[in-house]
Amino acid sequence: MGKVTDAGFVKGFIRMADDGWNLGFHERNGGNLSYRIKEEEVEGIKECFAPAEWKEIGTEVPDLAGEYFLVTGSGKYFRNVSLDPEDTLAIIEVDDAGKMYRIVWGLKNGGRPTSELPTHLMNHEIKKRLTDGRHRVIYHAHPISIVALTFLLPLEDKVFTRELWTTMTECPIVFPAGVGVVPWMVPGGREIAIATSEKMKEYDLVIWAHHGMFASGADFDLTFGLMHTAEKSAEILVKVFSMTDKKRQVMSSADLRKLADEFGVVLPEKFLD
Ligand code: 2HA
Ligand code: ZN
Repeated sequence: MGKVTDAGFVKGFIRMADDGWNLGFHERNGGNLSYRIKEEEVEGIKECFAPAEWKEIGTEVPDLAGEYFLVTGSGKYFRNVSLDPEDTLAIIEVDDAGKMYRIVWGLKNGGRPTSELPTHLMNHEIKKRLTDGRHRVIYHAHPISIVALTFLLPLEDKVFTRELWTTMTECPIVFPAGVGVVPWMVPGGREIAIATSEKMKEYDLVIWAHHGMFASGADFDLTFGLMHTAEKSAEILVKVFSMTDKKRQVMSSADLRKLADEFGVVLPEKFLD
């Protein structure tokens, strides 16, 4: 069954898992990744599918009825994805009502899709609708410096957005909508999925306090780049705060407006006062 792992989107998914592991975003089984597979990509590998029984998703995603996703497995290590994709990954199909899923490929030694499947699918549903189907990747990681900042800064969208934007000039251009913050919640269920997908209506990056971050994007490069850029800015910020609690100089709202004009991005007014 070499065919599924030969597909371009599977190779891209595996490379992204390796990149996340190499950057230290995925201790043990930390983090998870999902990709909404294109129709033509499904056609190319369908003959390899062996559907298992239908199971409850744990939430409802009617706008994803009939869609297929490549996802990491619950309890699986990002470290092992490239070593054994058929053990660590699964392709799942969502039923006609958007309430059930079944595994059609992968997890050859048993197991379930990611414990964060409700959040992944609810985010996919929002992004599919709000980006006209452009966004296909949802990525959850445990980047060190972003998590560290959730012990220091107030857990407010505006505070995190301004701090990350003004720490590295690339940031307002890479994530012009800003960053959402979800307060600490028990992971793995419908409640945190609802809170996260509400923030995903506005942002492509959502921080989970004392836990990690979710990123949404059109492809693997853009989504990984988003996670990486925000974490890099957070790392600089952690270094600055390690030296002082007073920044000597920082970009102003007027500077942010100039940047937005020059690069043709729209920054929400609520972050510019
Ligand atoms: O262990 O990251 O949020 C996987 C996770 C749960
Ligand atoms: Zn996590």
